[in-house]
Order: sequence, then C-alpha cells, then structure tokens
Amino acid sequence: MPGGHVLPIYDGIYLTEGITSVLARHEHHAAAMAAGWAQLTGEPGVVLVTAGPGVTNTLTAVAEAFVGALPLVILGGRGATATALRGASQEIPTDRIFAPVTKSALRVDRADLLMAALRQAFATARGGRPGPVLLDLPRDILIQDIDGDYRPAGPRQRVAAESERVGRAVAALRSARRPLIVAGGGAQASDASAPVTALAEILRAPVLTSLSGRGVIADDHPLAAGGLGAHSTSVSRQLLRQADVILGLGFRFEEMETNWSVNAVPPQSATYIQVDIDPAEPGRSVPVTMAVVADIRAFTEQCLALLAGHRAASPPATLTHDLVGLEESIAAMASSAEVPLHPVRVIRAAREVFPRDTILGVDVGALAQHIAGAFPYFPVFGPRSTIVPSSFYGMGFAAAAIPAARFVHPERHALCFVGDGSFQMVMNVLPMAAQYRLGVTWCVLNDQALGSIWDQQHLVYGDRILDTAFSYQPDLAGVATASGCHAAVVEKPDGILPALAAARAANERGVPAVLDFRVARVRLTGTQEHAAGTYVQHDS
Ligand SMILES: Cc1ncc(C[n+]2csc(CCOP(=O)(O)OP(=O)(O)O)c2C)c(N)n1
Ligand SMILES: [Mg+2]
Repeated sequence: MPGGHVLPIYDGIYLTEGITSVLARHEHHAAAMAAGWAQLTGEPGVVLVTAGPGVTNTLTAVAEAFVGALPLVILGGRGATATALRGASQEIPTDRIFAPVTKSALRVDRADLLMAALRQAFATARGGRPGPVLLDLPRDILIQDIDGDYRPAGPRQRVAAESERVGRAVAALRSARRPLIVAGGGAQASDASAPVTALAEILRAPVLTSLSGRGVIADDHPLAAGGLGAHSTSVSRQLLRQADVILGLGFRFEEMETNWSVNAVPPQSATYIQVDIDPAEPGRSVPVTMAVVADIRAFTEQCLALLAGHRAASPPATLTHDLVGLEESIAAMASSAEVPLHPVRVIRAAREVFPRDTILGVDVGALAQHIAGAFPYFPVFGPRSTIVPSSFYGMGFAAAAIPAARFVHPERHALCFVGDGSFQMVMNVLPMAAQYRLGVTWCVLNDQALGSIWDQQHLVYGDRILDTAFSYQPDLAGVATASGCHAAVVEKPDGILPALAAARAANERGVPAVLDFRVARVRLTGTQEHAAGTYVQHDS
C-alpha cells in the first residue's frame, strides 16, 4: 500500500523488470497474504507499506507471523533522518513498536547500508526459527544514489542433531511398544513430509498433526490418526493416552490446541522427545524427557539412516478399525438434514466438490476450526497446503491471507472456512481478489454469533450472553456481489453441493466466491468440555 514516504520504492519497482507488486486494500491483509505466502512456500513474503499507520496496520498479522514462525520482510516508510526529532508527519517509533514481535526491527539511517540491511533482513527472516523482520526506511535515504551490487543471502542451512542425541532417541523409538509421532509447523517448515512419513512407516507409528502440521502426512495414509486437543478425535486422544514413546517434531502442544490439560499432553509415564530448530522451545510448553535441537528434516533423515533394516511391531491392531468407526460417525453428521445446516455437512461437501490438492484456509472460531472442531473433518493430502493461524489466533488472518494461495499456485484451487464474525473483520479483502482474478472461495459458516465466545458465556457464565450474538447482520452475499465476486446464501441441505459446484466453476473463470452457509450452533463431541476447561484453567 503506497504513501508518499515510500514512493521512491514504488518508482523503483515500476522501472524494474521481474518484481510484481500486489495492491491490497488494507495493510493487515497485505501482511496476512505475505505470511500466507511464507506458509505455502517457506520463503519470506515481502510487505511494502508507508510510514506510521501503514506500518502499524500490519501489526496483528506480523505478530501472527512471529508466533507462527513465518518468515516475512516488512519494508516500512519512515520520516526523513533530517527531521527525526521534529515530530514529522506520520513519524512514530515503529522499530520499537515492532521489536517484541519481530526477529529484528531496524531503522536504516544511511543509504550505503541499505543493501547490507536488506540481505541481513532476508537471512534473519528465514534462518533458524523463521520470523518477521522490519526495516524502517527513512524517506531521504530512498532518493540517494548508492554503488555496488546486491548479493542475496544464501540458501537456508539445515542444522543436524548431535549424533549422540539421535542415537538415544532412536534407541527409545526402537524399544517402544506404542510409539507415536506428533508433527507440527516445524515439520512443515523444514519440508519434512517425506522423511516423517518414512519414519512413521518404519516404526509403524501413528502420526498426529497439529493445525500447522496438517498435511505433513497425507490424511488418507493408514498411519495418519488425526489432531490434538481441540482438534482431537476419540482415536487420537486414545493414541496419546496409550503411547509409551512420543516424538514431537517441530511441535509444542500449544495451549490454543491442547489447553495444556492433562489428557491432551503426554502422559507422565511416556518418554517425550521434543525436537525443534529453536533451542528455547523444547520443554517450554510441557516437560520433556529428551530435548533435541535440529532441523526436523535433517533429524528425521538421521533417524532413518540409523533405522535401516529395522522391523517394528505392527501399529495398534485397532487403529484401522477405530479410524473406520470414526469415519462412520463423521459420515452420519455429514448426512444430517437439519436446518440450520450442520457445519460438518458443509465441510464434507466442500471436500467432495473441490479437488484433492485444494489449498485450505482455516480461520479462527468454533465452526471453522476450534472448539466445535470442524477443522478435523476436511482431510488434507499434502504438505504446505494450508493457511492457518498460530496460537496468536487472530480473527480474519486466514481469510485475509487465502488469496495469496492463487499467486503461489495459480493452478490449484483454494478454499477458506471462516466464521461470520471473523469474515466481517476482513471482508474488504474481496475487491482485491476480484481485481487480480484470484479464484478463491470463502465458505462463511454463519451462526449469527461470535460462537466460540458465546459458548463460554453459555456454559461457564450462566447464559449471561453479552456482545456475542449478532442481532443485525449485513447481507454478506450482497457485499460479495458488490465487490465483484460470485455469491450465494445457502440455507437448505440440498443447496450445499450445487452452491459449492457453482463457486468452483466461478473460481475456474477467475472469479472469487463467497458462500454464506446458515449453520446451526452445533457443538461437536468434546466441545463443552473444552470450552469449560478453558475457563477452569484460567480462573484457578
Ligand atoms: C482479533 C481477535 N479478536 C477477538 C478474538 C477472540 N475470539 C476468538 S474466536 C471469536 C469469535 C469468532 O466468531 P466467528 O468468526 O463468527 O466464529 P464462530 O466461533 O462463531 O464459529 C472471538 C471474538 C480473536 N481471537 N481475535
Ligand atoms: Mg460465528
């Protein structure tokens, strides 16, 4: 988003071949899309914003990238160095505002340092535990001539684990009777899908995936056994309870998913091995038996080398049987004829209509993912195929970011589940998607409420409902149509499949789509316990 302070950069882009800029309608959405780009590619997304409000408007999405370890480079305008002390227009200390939510936030105050600062920004954003970097660029240094050629930062390095640690971890895994692998965002970030799947196969270990780890193992692999905490199922909960050795790969049992309740974290009797690229991470959220610092792909390849020829016991005999039973219960929900609609019916229909390699966006809230756990019901079949929030959990992040999917993979479809509250935070993303012909579908799961918070007032605060139900709703389909998108309101079960098919067809013509599904405030198994558990923990 331009502003006077950064026009020299815009002019440079105008005059340079090979750099494409995209005009977002709000800086939050620009930063969310750049973070979504990073989730899908592993490479830093770049955001260019003007001074002051331009930079601060990105803060929420930048914090999301910081918590979610997504590489991002924010190029922000800044008042001129010459007027730095005079209260210039739009000048506030953005470097200090962003310091706690970036790996580095720097004001570059000499033009001849610009190229080094840029190289450093990319190296820092993608090195080690990835994250955002802010460069504040005073307007006067942008109009000076400098000499020299830009030398890009080298490729990301992989850090292997100490071999003694790998040996101990492998020994524990070899002798495990019920090994369990849990893969998170770190496994996704290190492109470890192939070795993690191979490791699961050689150990015959079921694999659970966190929200950001989804797709590291294909959801239809026989060892893929579901999610954790709020995304768990009866099968995944039992696997966690019964495991004797748990291998956490780039994963930390974060509170937003597990509530850190005793039943959602490793049992005390289990050996818990936590592997992470960030030395500060193992043991931070829950106690570990063994901490390993390494890139997940490097570590899993080290394990595979030691396990060559290993013959494991079979996975729990009941796993396939239990997964089939679970699937039957989901299918029963998905065939519900109730009105307002059962959310799982919508989710499963979307899985049927959209192709296997569709990129999935999952926003926050009960229906899109969390407490009601609709997220577990949309299988994902490959790595780097999701745009999801971290435990920072900002409403609207995924819905604002999802158009980036079509820039990264023009040939793949993209779909985002989002609640009505979250969608209303960011629905001014639509004109941008229409302008760039980004064929994305937003499935709004509209329960006329901030449902996940409504749940808590309902369950824990004696039904004293305040500010969590909407007594007036805008016409979301009307907003979408006026913004150049295809749109439909879906109220009846037999309208779901045709609406999804029409949205897919619109997307294939380059037209974004919004489907306003009027859903029931259905809460799935475990919902009430999770909602109530949240408050029991925080109040005690
Ligand atoms: C920016 C922001 N504000 C507030 C919250 C707290 N919060 C979490 S979920 C939620 C309600 C979401 O409502 P909706 O998107 O309609 O989803 P639903 O729970 O109804 O499915 C709120 C207010 C948040 N996570 N992020
Ligand atoms: Mg809602």
